[in-house]
Amino acid sequence: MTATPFPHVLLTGFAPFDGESSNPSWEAVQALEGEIIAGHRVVARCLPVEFGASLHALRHAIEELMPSLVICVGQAGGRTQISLERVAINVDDARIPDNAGAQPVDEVIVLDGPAAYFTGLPVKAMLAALRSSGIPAEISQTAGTFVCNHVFYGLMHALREQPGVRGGFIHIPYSPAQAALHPGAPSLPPAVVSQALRLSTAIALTVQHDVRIAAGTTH
Ligand code: PCA
Repeated sequence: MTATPFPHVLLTGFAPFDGESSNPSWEAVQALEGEIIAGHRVVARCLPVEFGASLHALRHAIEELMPSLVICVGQAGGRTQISLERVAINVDDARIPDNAGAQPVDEVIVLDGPAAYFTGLPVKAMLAALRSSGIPAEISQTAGTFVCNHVFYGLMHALREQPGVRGGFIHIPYSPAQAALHPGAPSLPPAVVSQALRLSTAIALTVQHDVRIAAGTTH
């Protein structure tokens, strides 16, 4: 008798960019490769920091793995805590070139796509779980306009006709090693980030209806 394989959870991180020698998003998801969380097996993939190729790789991984849940993770240097992204917008506006030298300005990601997609993740329940586990976290109202937002928007667009598959995006601060080279910048240790992703994955797999707690901002 062959064992029933576990359904997959796809967690993605990114390659280093902007002169960094590592990207803590990939280090954090890579550490979870093969773990079983709420009856699902984690598969970790590293996406290139390139506007075109990142989404191509993500779509390919989704087709291959047919995951029940996809959480993409990216580095947001300067952010102070785990940032659960609420919304992806349909625009690329790159402050710096991507790793292939592309620098789109005010370009739509999907022609005739909606202006924005909301996350498919129960971000308020995730926020509550992270905070009650002693991990600093926030709801973020924008994933920026660089490759991370591009991937987030493309993910939600790809999942729009797969209502059974949840997806969303989490930004994380610099690692302590990176922050040491950006004096004064906030950071979180890799083990804390991995634990935050483990908890977030568990909540996304088990909490159907998000909770209603205030976590907005006034500016
Ligand atoms: N962060 C960038 C792209 C890759 C990453 O880790 C961003 O926030 O857009």
